[in-house]
Amino acid sequence: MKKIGIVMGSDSDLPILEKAMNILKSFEVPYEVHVYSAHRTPDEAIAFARGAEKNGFGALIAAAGMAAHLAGVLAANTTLPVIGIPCKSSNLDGMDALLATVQMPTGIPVATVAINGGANAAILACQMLALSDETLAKKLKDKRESDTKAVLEKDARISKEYGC
Ligand code: RP5
Repeated sequence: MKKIGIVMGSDSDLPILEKAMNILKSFEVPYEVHVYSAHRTPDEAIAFARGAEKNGFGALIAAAGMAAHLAGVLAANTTLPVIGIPCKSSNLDGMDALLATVQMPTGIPVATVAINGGANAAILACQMLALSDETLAKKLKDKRESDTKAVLEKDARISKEYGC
């Protein structure tokens, strides 16, 4: 199976990526995780993206806050799909990173998830790999079913407890 590459701009972004890693572990999807910054270590970030396809990655997840160029820089250096997570790490509550991550120019897309959306980034990466992996596709369908069941159980409990 292809690996998912997880890159964060700083170790201060780690709690957001832990959510992504937990999802990947639960689906038994292999991943590598790195701290590479578009600004502080641009050479390493670019080299990682340029080598990602031949190194067995199927999609990349990039998380950064503030002037968040990491996902865009990775996307500019690979044709693998890149998923961007804007991180809430400044006085602007993540709006700065959201706009920097989502507003990519035509030709270099970044699939941007919610601010701090680590779990959704991992689920989306799994959905990409599942296009050519039936076992993973089945695991995703099973998770969707169990998530739905959990919500319906909450509905039953709350309507029973608070309904008149
Ligand atoms: C970004 O700047 C990082 O992704 C992080 O979200 C933010 C702050 O980084 P630190 O100053 O905490 O290292 O590049």
